[in-house]
Amino acid sequence: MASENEAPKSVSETTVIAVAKGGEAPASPKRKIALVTGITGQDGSYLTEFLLNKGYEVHGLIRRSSNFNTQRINHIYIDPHNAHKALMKLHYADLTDASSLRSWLDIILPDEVYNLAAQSHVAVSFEIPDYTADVVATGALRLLEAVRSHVAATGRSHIRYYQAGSSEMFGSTPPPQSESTPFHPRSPYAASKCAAHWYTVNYREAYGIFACNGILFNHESPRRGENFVTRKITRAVGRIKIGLQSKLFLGNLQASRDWGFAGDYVEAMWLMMQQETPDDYVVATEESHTVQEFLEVAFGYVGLNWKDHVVIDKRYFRPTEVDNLKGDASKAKQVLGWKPKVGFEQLVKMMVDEDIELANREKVLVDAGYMDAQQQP
Ligand code: NDP
Ligand code: GDR
Repeated sequence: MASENEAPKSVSETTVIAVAKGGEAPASPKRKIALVTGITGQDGSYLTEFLLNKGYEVHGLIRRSSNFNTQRINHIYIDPHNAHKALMKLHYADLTDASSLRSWLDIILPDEVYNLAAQSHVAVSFEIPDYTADVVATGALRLLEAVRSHVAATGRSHIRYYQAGSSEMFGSTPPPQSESTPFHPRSPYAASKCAAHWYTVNYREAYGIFACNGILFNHESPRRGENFVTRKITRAVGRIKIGLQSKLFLGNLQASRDWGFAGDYVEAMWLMMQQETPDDYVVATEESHTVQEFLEVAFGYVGLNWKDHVVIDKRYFRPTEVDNLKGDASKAKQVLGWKPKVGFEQLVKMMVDEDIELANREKVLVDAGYMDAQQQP
């Protein structure tokens, strides 16, 4: 996706034109169609790969940015001019723009809608609370309302909706946390996710929409955003090992998280949408580790001692912290038949391995004078 000419092409430019001119046939009626918001994020990229492998046509809503924001999905992008091969299609929209959501539903006619888009950084939500609520809470409401009005206008009542809920909703409620654990959110992000959760329940009860909440605990991968703690650590491990960096500034090392692999978690999202009845599910590994334990495994894996490199910086502490998250995923195991495949140590090592490779590539650029060691691409 190198030029504006290759930027998202709408269905009206591909499918509809193809039909009108008697060109490529539209998707087979048997091929399921998914609409994914947040397709450019970590989960969006894994979910899209998963759905394409299942034979879906996947439509992703992306927001306009001043630079291309599709790095995580470039490897599965096929130019829409190859209409019969291009099963992932991208369209501009935004969760803050209700009209764009409704129009794309009417054009794409999806069978399944996955709402993954969010301002997803907890600490940042304290700095931009209003915007976070607009995207995370009201954004979900806008999409649910678009689904409701789309169903009312078209009669397409088989459409299914997935809401990306979060273990952050449990906040200060002690573990283990299951579907029946009360929410006590500790950030504007978490409070907004609670609102989105209850909007989803309400649209299911009020209008009979097949709407599910996935209450997912932290899940990571080599595609994790670089300002979340796991990736921040593994990026630093790679760069320190290669000699591009010496210090890593972090906040609270005592928080515990139930960390799984994102690739495993998108399967649980899909499984929820294949059930006979819509419901809410906790998705977790049922194992919890502190940030310090993550540091020990990540640095230890490459023969380094984290204590030689980590500096505590107060700026990374949050006004209210979530101390201890550990999920009880028995319902997902029993009803969905889901279980995680990647364990904690394997996840950490997978991320470190990829970030060592990345640091090696950066080193080549630094040595050739094309990049400053401080600069991270
Ligand atoms: P990311 O931050 O990696 O991705 C967020 C996505 O949302 C990006 O595609 C982003 O676009 C998009 N987005 C942000 N704002 C808007 C907007 N206003 N309109 C449209 N799109 C927008 O998150 P993850 O992939 O990690 O998480 C996916 C979802 O799951 C999120 O809702 C998150 O809150 C939730 N979640 C995540 C967990 C995790 O551990 N990863 C755990 C529990 C829940 P762009 O690329 O342009 O920034
Ligand atoms: P979290 O993830 O807040 O759980 O939200 P994050 O990786 O940001 O923080 C995890 C814990 O690490 C502590 N921490 C730091 N965090 C960051 N980001 N940067 C630091 O330097 C640092 N030092 C210590 C934090 O205080 C926290 O306790 C993620 C997001 O993906 C949400 O969208 C999602 O809903 C939840 O997981 C489940």
